[in-house]
Amino acid sequence: MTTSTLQTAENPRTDGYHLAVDALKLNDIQTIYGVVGIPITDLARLAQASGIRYLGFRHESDAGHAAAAAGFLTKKPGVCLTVSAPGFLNGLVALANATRNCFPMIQISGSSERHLVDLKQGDYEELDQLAAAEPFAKAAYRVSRVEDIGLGIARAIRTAVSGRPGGVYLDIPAAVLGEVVDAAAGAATLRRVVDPAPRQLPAPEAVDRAIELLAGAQRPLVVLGKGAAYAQADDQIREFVESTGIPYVPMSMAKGLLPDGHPQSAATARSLALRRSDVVMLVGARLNWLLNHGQAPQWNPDAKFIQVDIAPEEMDSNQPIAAPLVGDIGSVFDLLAERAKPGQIAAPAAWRDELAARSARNVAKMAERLKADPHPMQFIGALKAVRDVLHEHPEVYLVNEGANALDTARNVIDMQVPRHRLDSGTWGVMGIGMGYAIAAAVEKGAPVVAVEGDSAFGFSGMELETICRYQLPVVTVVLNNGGVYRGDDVNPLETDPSPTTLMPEARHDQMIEAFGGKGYRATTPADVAAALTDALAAGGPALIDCAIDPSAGTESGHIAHLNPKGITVGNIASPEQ
Ligand code: ADP
Ligand code: TZD
Repeated sequence: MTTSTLQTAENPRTDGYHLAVDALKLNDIQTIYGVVGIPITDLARLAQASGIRYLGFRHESDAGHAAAAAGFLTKKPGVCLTVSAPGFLNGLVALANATRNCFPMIQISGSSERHLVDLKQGDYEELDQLAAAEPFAKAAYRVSRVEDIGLGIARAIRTAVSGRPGGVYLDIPAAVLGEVVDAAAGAATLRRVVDPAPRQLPAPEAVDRAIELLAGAQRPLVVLGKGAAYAQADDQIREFVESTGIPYVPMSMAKGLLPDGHPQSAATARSLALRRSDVVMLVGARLNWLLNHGQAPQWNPDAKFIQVDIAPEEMDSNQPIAAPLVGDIGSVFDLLAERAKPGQIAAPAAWRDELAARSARNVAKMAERLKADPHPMQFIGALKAVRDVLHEHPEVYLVNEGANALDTARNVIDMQVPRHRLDSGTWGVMGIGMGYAIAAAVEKGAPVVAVEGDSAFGFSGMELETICRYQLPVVTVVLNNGGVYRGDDVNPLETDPSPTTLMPEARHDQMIEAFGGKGYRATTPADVAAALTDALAAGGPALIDCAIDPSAGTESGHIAHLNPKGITVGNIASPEQ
């Protein structure tokens, strides 16, 4: 590896900036998402000049979310670049979110002078960033010498993608970036990571234990999580599910791994499937709050769990795992196929029929709800229109956040292709919308539709300018009911708007027009369908503001039960009363 040089003198020299860019390129990092400033502006410039694509954001949180989504979509760490202290802290939410969601991401941040920071002498943007990042990242590293830049970047890459993926923090102080060294000596310090995420195989006896359990099951069920989507073992998973006939339930970001509408999907009989299943095989899905911790009454208290996961410490975290299968999903399914005798695992027909009957009933009920077309427009009406248009565009990446906007879209919009749905995920975080959408457009060169609650959209809305600046094919659909959850809450004192109220007359479509994008306003499902069809055909940045009934939606959506039940809830009175 030769490094780019600072001078053409007889004794070529290089510096930390060049070495950092060279190290990234050597490891095939093709894109950086960030916000510039002291001391990393030249790093972004050099990266761009070297052929790395640099996407400049308006807020580090959004750049970080983009990097995390890039990691999920590509199985390579997404890189986010931030300035010291405040910029670094802004990026930290995304780093933590990436770690909680098991997405590989690296936040590289410039930092202030170490000797001033450590003696708290009040440097510009002073902060002990390494200590601050530690609790939120899978790992945090600092490079203290220019000759360690290659090592630091190599270590960050392997840590981010190997084992359970996660967010890695890499601190490069300004002084290290600016340090000048002999070019040949600098180049010799760079390293390319070999096999950054090696396959991990379970022991044969672990595979046989799982096969035995499945073979004896009366009501087996597979739960596919976003780890299964991430693993890119689509063919092996499909082969296993179809050859065994076991019904499956996809978690939200695993939708499309097998096309929704697959005859074995029990998504439309989910409650029954969870409550009745006697052997549950979790595939890249944790038994966390999203799965009620595997507890009754949502689950059969006598169910036995098989868990396929790359992280051994995940086993037994909630329910006892009768058959742990620790390994990468592709390797685990290869071994399952190899070791199960033909026909040994077969879901009994009675169980499949029971779920199919419940599915048919639920689908019919949903069809009735979808048929209704009340005015003012409801979430379901707007989303049915989105669904119908997206049926014609399976290549579209769907980003989704909000409360009701999230819950309803997850149920109404079916997915046909793996890894095409990105949402609030494990943390239920708002603010991922525009960052995830930008990453999907950039990494995949495909159109993106971001379905956003109006509150959720506000967290990253300024990135509309980024979308317009780079002319990305992102269509944002704002489900505007004028509030957080709902738009009809009242303050009994009538002084200010209530805590959940947003401006009912807000016109988000006019925001994108300020940046040259195309704005649409929709008041009926037909408007939504026409606008989305038009926007996808145009292929550029667009936003559709959908006027939704302010009284539509429930507080906190499907997770209202997580609100603590104090005596005040639903019982708030003004002091005069
Ligand atoms: P969901 O929210 O969809 O239920 P989770 O984020 O809870 O999914 O679970 C994802 C799981 O997938 C994590 O426990 C993670 O360790 C695991 N995982 C990620 N990549 C792989 C892989 N390649 N092989 C096996 N397990 C994986
Ligand atoms: N802040 C962050 C970072 N994440 C959060 N999850 C919240 C605040 C709390 N919150 C939710 O859990 S959903 C939500 C907030 C503010 C927005 C719901 O309103 P919306 O969606 O307009 O986006 P609906 O469709 O009107 O319910």
